[in-house]
Amino acid sequence: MTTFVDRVELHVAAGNGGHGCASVHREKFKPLGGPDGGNGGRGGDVILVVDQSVTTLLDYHHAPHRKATNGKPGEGGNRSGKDGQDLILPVPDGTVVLDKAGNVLADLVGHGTSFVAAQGGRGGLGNAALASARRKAPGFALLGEPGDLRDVVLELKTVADVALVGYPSAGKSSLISVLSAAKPKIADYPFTTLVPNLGVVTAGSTVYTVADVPGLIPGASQGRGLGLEFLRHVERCSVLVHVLDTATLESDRDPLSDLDVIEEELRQYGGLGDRPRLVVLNKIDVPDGKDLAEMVRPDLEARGYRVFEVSAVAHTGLKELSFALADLVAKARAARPEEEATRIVIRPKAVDDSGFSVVREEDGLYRVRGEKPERWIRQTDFSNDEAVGYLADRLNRLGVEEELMKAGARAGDGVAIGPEENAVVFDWEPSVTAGAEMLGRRGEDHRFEAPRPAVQRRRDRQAERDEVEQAYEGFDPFA
Ligand SMILES: Nc1nc2c(ncn2[C@@H]2O[C@H](COP(=O)(O)OP(=O)(O)OP(=O)(O)O)[C@@H](O)[C@H]2O)c(=O)[nH]1
Ligand SMILES: [Mg+2]
Repeated sequence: MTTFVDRVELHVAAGNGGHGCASVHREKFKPLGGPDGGNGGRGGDVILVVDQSVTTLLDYHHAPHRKATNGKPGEGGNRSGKDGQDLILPVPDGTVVLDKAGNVLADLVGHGTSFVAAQGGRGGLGNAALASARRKAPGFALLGEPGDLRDVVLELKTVADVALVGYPSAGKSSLISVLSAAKPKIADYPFTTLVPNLGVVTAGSTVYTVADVPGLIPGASQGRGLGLEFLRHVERCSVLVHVLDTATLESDRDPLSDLDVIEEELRQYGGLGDRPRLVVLNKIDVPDGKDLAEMVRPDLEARGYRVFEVSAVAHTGLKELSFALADLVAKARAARPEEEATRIVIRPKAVDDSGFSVVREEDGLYRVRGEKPERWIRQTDFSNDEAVGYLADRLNRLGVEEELMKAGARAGDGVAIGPEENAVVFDWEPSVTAGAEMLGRRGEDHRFEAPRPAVQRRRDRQAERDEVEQAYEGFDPFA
């Protein structure tokens, strides 16, 4: 027996970016030939893709942890690391992706539609890429960024054109079995169907799908029976069919009150009010059934329903029914906006990465939040002073120091960059007052260059000061 799984929690991990490489070119007679460390490769994404040959989420129920491969680190000789491989996860048509709070992230309908569930980390730049006119020989490289880690919930909402609803044992599965080639389980006890069945029907030139759901009983929308859980499978259908039992042995039931009960449950569930409906009176092969059908038909028609008398067992009335359904399906398809290109790629919303914020917290800690500063922290190898210095330069250029000062931070105050769980905390040392002069400029190795004449040294120092000044333009620390 195949198990049907229509809701799973999936934990996806994109690949980490490969680290950049710090390397110096070596050749005979030319021992220090300049930086040649390559960039790290990008980490692979985890991508959900609709595949019509997949019908359940069973695979993910068995193996809910999925990871794409990491990018490879860069190497000397300007060799970039290989990108990690994207991990493609096939999902059934009609899979809805939610976050753990229940927000819909994507609704995947149509073969090939895809959703990037976790984005791979960027590779770190190697020291060759970090070199510039002023920083000729960086002795560091950037770290690759970790890939996204995400917990998502996948829910399957069957994509069928027609949905059959009705009491248990009304004959819904029997109808699917005679309208299509599907062979669902059929039996004379209630709740034979535990998961939706799907059948493909051909009527004339129209091909459409029909699904049933487990039988509904009064109170289904409040969780009685199996109904509520499965009603989401009829949410997408364009036509609803009430299957009414004309041969039930329960004395308190008849087709009209059954219809009222089911309609009330659908109303409580919500969202299905606009679907065209028709009524099937089933089991008219039973003598009393035919009489009862004749009796209730005028009432049903008075309520505006088209009524079809059928017998799933004796195969009567099926042709008219299947053509009437084909007609409604064709109309619904025509009314729907032109099917969007089948391949839709949905990416998580791009975040605005220009801004950052500085907040002084209760314990006196200054917290910096922002896409860029947080990314730069992840890229920094804190065991390398030069890399840390480069980070300080970047933060300074973005205006983080300025904002810290505005917020009242003084040398020695604690500064945290990033969220609580994984912030980098350090004692602030404003670069304006730091004794950078004495240390020589960052990213320079004097062995690489001829000693600079005094004039040049002075000019360089001035350029550096100008840069700092620019960063603080309009800022008066005593204001
Ligand atoms: N006489 C007669 N019996 C029928 C007809 N259609 C279905 N049945 C019988 O009714 C019983 C229930 O049929 P199912 O098709 O399993 O009913 P269902 O609506 O799918 O029921 P659940 O899955 O429990 O909700 C079975 O014993 C069928 O053989 C019919 O047209 N005539
Ligand atoms: Mg059934």
